[in-house]
Amino acid sequence: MIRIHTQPAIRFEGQRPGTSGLRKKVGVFQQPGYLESFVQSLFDVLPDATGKTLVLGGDGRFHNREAIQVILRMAAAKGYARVFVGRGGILSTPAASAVIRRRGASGGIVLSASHNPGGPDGDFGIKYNIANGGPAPESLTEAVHARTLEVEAIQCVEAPDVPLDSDAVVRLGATSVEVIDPVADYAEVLRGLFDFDAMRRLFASGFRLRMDAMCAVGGPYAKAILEGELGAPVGTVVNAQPLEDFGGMHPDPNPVHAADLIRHMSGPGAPDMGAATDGDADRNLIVGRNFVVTPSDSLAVLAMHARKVPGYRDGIAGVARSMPTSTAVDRVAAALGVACFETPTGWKFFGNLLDAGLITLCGEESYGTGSSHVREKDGLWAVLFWLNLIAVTGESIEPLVRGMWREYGRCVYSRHDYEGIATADAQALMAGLRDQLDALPGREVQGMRIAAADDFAYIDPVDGSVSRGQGVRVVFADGSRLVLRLSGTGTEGSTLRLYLERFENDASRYGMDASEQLGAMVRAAEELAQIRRWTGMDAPTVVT
Ligand code: G16
Repeated sequence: MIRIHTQPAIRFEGQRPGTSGLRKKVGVFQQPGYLESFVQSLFDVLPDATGKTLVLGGDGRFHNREAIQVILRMAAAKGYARVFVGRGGILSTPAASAVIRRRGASGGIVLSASHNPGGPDGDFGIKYNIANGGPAPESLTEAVHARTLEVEAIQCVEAPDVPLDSDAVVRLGATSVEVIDPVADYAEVLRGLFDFDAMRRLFASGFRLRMDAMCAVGGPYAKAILEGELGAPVGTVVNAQPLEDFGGMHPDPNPVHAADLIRHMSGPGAPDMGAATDGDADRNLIVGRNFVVTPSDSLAVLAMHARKVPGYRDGIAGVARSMPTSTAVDRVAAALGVACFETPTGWKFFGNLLDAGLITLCGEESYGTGSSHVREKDGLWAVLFWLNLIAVTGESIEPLVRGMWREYGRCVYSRHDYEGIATADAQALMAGLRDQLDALPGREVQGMRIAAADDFAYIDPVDGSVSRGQGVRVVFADGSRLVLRLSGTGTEGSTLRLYLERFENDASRYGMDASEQLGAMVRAAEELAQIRRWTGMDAPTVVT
């Protein structure tokens, strides 16, 4: 007979619902009762779990295994009928979404701090996904946050740890815990979308890919599918073994943190294609020889060619992008005659549009791309989409992107991050900007006329919910844009993100470096936001 043990909870301000669950330093999560109090708050606001199924897994970072055992004992006390947990406690974010959907779960808990560094001094995180496989909507994260302020008692069953390293079924009280293959459900979804035979022929013809899994959870998935099923040579996937500290890497697939990949993709002996995925394998970076694809351009190219891939053969219903993502995909959508939605930053805002069948593809500037196949962004999906396009068009990465620019013009794009700013200063900078908004339209800055300026607000077309204060956007007369917002995913101080976009349709200028083309935009941002004054920094900490 298993007993339910009750212990006092600690009340804490879990985290104001930001972009993605609760993220804190590992040390914070290791405080007695901390993780438990958050999970209890979640379970307190979720409905009765009788007869229901929960999915559980994480990106394998430091503290993953301990957290899994705690959550299993609490899920049993909550009364779930079944819990599916990935072998070794592993599930990438897109794989968790696939498992939730395919197995009819009422939701899932994913342990990850995404692209943030791991290890004992790194970050840890937890997020809840709902029955459609996507991130919890704001109404639920608000409710959990409110509950963290008043949660009283933690309930868990008294039971030994569940062995996680082989597929098995274990009973915890009335709950059946099933350890499952973390790759199988997800691989099955991808098989239904892409032309695996065409990609096999591509690899058989000698096509070379360098897939950098950044010592994170994407490794096992990429190895099984690229090397195992598609016949890519062994060694195609590098940094393939997930490590608790990601081997000291910062598993954020952008040209700065994936500098090793960028280095391998330059020079005469470079492979045909490079790609990387992040800590929980939902982000992606696509690289050609001496050519980096911006996430905004990637989304536009995939939308433009979607019909060439089996899963999207009948065309796409529509597209969506987060507000700071460049407007490249908007022009493709207009040409295809499909709707294009602009949402706040955060994958959760795509969920309703996907569920309602209003869109098929969506993406964000933060290296996230995805589709209706799951309800999360999906790194390996993006890699396979590009491979499938290359296999059926015979064109490589750079010509595919340049072909899109030729048709629709180029959105020259860059993001400048200012990390670790004192939160009060970051907020003062944003408040200063917001105060000027009404006076901006019509004003000239650095020789450019401002056409419109606002603090982005979104009304969800499906459920009517309103999200305000989602970032300041300044649009110039030629369609160029400046966007400023504070990150919702950092764990140290505040991070200011400045997004710069200039529309260029003079093909003779496509070869120019983005930084040359954006000089006036950077100066305009400084003039409007006084970034130096508020950050005390002369230059951004990260430029992508
Ligand atoms: C999370 C969300 C993304 C979002 C990103 C923004 O990414 O899932 O949809 O674009 O945060 O981050 P920030 O607020 O720092 O700009 P992830 O990959 O960290 O889960």
